[in-house]
Amino acid sequence: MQLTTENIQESNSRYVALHQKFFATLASQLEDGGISVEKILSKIRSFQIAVPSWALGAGGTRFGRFGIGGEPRSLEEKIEDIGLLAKLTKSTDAVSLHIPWDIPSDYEAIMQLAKCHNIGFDAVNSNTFQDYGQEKSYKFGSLSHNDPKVREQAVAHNKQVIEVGEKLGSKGLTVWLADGSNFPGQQSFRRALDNTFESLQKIYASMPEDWKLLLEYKPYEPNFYSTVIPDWGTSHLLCRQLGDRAKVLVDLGHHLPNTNIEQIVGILLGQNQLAGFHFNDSKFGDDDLTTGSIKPYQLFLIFLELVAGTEDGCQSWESISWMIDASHNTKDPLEDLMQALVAIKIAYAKSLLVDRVKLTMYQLNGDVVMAQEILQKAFLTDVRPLLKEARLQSGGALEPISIYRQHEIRKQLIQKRGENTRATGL
Ligand code: AOS
Ligand code: ZN
Ligand code: ZN
Ligand code: ZN
Repeated sequence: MQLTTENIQESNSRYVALHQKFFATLASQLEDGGISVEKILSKIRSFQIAVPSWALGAGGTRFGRFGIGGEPRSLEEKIEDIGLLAKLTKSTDAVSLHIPWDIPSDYEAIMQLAKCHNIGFDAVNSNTFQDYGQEKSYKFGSLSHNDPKVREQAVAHNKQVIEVGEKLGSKGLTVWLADGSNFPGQQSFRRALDNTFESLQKIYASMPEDWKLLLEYKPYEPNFYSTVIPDWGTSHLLCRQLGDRAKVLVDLGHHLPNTNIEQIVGILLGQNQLAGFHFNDSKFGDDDLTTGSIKPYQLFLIFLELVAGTEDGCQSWESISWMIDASHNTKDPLEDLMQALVAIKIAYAKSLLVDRVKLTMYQLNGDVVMAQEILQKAFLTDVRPLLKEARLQSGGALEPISIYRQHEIRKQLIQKRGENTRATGL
């Protein structure tokens, strides 16, 4: 089912004439405005976003699962799927594994396969939020648990995840805790946080020197009264006490409605405390909807903070991890991920168009209207020709979803893997 370079070229030849027309118009407009198109293209080309192993199957929602067929049956097939995304979009070069769902049976073979698909291994994720046959139950928490034996088990699991990651060349451990309480009185907030810190200290101490700890926060769910790490402040507090290599992970869905996420990002970046992202979009909560499908302006403003903060030297672009964390049951996951990768790069490209010198001048002069105009001008520019040109230059597809549909990839995956396969994980 592999799409060949020739397939991609053939598909591109249908769209290239029209693309060149749009691209030439936009490029000359931007150059007239003093923007170097080549510089922007090179930034778009090199920006790569990791794909989570659990986003390749339909499901992950709280209610029904409606399989789409041809879902990857193994880690190998997950890597093949991401390889296809990489080939078409040239926007992803890594997979983020979740342990124990994705423990490789043969490390050499997995690494070889990943290499063939130009895929590396992003941060590894530990799982202490469900029971999967381990001795002690996580029903009442893991790193925060009242029973030291459960905490020990959860710490040992995280150490094992680090070992798996080390063998694959990962450089980070992502910790998301479901720990919390459902009812007032169930848990002591302070004891739970103290226990969590103590457990995290042990995990942090066992991380290799060149690794970072990405600590995720979430205000509610699966616990609905309190979570042990509800917000960026608590995550930051723990990270500060753990050490320089522990930083805050921002999952866009993990905020209460109307939270100013771009401000959180700006503040964390300003303090060199931003570990990275879990991209998705949200209408109400941790909806895990496709990035950019609900609040594209917010995403643009987040990227503006990222571009500004890194240009101003608060933290390097390379020190930030970029990952998608989305999962739902009404789309073909591969098409969905293509949409997400494009949406993320659109927001990034638009943020690069912002005239930051003028913006600062207007800010300093208190010219509120013109400051807003500067942002609107960038946000309302249709940057899709820049993304297409970047893909074309990298050998990717001008129209990834069209070629995917034209070659009936899902149908081929169903033929190869079966109608009722289920990706391991959620
Ligand atoms: C859970 O809500 C968090 O977003 C996690 O980052 C992630 O979705 C989970 O670890 C995958 O099950
Ligand atoms: Zn997440
Ligand atoms: Zn989440
Ligand atoms: Zn989410």
